[in-house]
Amino acid sequence: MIMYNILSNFKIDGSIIQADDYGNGHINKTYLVTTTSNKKYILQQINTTVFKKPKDVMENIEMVTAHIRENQKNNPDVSRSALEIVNTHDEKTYVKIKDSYWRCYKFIEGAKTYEKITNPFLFYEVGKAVGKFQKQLQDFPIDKLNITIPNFHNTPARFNRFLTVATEDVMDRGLDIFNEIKFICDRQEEMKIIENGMANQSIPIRVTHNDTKLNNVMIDESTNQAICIIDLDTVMPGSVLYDFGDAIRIGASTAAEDEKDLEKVHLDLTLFELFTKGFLEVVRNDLKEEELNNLVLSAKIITLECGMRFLTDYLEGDVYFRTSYPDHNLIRARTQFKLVQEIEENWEQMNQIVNRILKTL
Ligand code: ADP
Ligand code: GN1
Ligand code: MG
Repeated sequence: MIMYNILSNFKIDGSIIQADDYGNGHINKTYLVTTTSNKKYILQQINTTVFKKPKDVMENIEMVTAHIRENQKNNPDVSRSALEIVNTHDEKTYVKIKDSYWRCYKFIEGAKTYEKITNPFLFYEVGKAVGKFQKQLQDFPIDKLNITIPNFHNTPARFNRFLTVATEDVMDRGLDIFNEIKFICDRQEEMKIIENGMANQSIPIRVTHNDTKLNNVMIDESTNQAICIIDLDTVMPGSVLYDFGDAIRIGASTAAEDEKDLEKVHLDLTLFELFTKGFLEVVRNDLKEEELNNLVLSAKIITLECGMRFLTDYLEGDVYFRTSYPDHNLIRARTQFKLVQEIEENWEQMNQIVNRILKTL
């Protein structure tokens, strides 16, 4: 299969002059395509090990982006307020070629994603963007959403799966991770809090992004303002706490997700404060008490969950997340557990920060 055959299905301007691997996503295969009309496109192969029903994924993205654009119709920058799907010649949102599924987006010009925060102000902007995403979808008919990955952020379910995989230990990698297994098991009660809150309706079920990591937020290159959140594959009903917690997990860390030297991995309280301020400035009045009370906890639970997911994948033989070397998932899991420890050590201060911000709003 060559790039020409795939791209010839889509309504793109000009003919392709260059196609390069692009971005650092762990799931899909992404290419940046440039054409003779000086247009750029993002071409993606949807990972069908992860997303079993690409049609459902694309239906959600079509509905959600249309809703955001309608919500933003008075924004002069409306064209960059959401991903824009490039349809196929027969007006489909994706194409199936042999067993692979492809989609194409317009490239969002004049903006970029960050792997790590370089200027603290950016994270305040990211906080606002995560808040705005929530607000823009508040009146979205939630029942229309397809569940693209069942139980995606059901942390207790993730824990049970982890236990099963650790017990089976098909790759025979379990011996060296006793400390990590104990770390997880010691926290099994707390990890139920968001799920229990949703079950007893003290935590509302909302339309959530579910993957608010830093490199899914597009930031304008000249103004440094966050323009939109991309990677909409996991938009599903969930808790806003997932989106808050997951954004903190990477954005407020002093190190990369796969930093090998754990001495470098800390939770930066200034970054935590900036994000929280931006986020709450937008959604403070929309959130319920139970949500506001659990913001710090959400960062801990989602970081623990992510560590568990990396470790599960390590034990299963790296079948889910893209890896670059044999222990990559183990290294990623360890940075997550270090961050969880940091959140525990800074628990009081983090809660004071949230309360201080709430008093000013
Ligand atoms: P994955 O699901 O693998 O994480 P993403 O959809 O997040 O894939 O895309 C990977 C990267 O490609 C993003 O982090 C971003 O830098 C870039 N990207 C994706 N879509 C666009 C777009 N429409 N315009 C510009 N850059 C994009
Ligand atoms: C994956 O696709 P990407 O790289 O934005 C994963 C997230 C994890 C993240 C960890 C569909 O996100 O859930 O939190 O890696 N996405 C999916 O970095 O599983
Ligand atoms: Mg991504």
